Amino acid sequence: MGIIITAFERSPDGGKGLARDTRVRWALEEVEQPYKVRFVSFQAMKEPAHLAVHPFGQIPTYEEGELTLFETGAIVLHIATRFGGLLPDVEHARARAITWMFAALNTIEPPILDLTTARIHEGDKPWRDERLPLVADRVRARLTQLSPRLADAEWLDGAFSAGDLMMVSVLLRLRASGILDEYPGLADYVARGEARPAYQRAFAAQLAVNRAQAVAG
Ligand SMILES: N[C@@H](CCC(=O)N[C@@H](CS)C(=O)NCC(=O)O)C(=O)O
Repeated sequence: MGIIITAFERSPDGGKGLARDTRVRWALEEVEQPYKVRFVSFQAMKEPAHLAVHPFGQIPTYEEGELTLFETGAIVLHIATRFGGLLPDVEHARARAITWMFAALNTIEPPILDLTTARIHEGDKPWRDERLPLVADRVRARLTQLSPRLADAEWLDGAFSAGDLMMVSVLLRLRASGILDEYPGLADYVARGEARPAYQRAFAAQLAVNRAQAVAG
């Protein structure tokens, strides 16, 4: 039964790997499952065919036989549960790894998304210069709390898990702001994630598509 995911026909980041299909590709690479990609334009994402698989008209989605999923948290958890290798077998360790997935998505990612909104989408607003430092400090507050966890540890809780995959995916979105580099331990952690062969394959796959689109104009 083949796996099909969706991704941007042309990612707004031009292939930096920030679009969320990269997380799903990475998870599939970690568990060594082949997959196909259906590319969608911004217009197609809002049309009924795509809305039938993603109620909010976004990417990524995941299809496997009769099963259709959206939301990267749910997709990566499904992949980790179905194929093994991304979650510990021991019950409590498994629950803790899943907790880190939620922490990445519910506690760390929201202020990072706010920062992106403030830096990029609200760049022309008169209150931007007042708001930006406040939002940046909310990100710093979370990173300050997270960093001790990785002071002497390679990964969040023992071996690399879906929790790390999600946390690294969330944190690497911060790089352009310069804030990640204020936390060398976290920057190293993200670099360790990116150095994994599975991440490298996922990144290369999305880059190849975006490069081809750029050449096609
Ligand atoms: N919470 C969702 C967020 C999905 C999301 O924001 N996807 C972005 C791409 S990374 C998207 O489709 N943006 C286009 C849009 O919202 O119109 C998830 O984790 O899957």
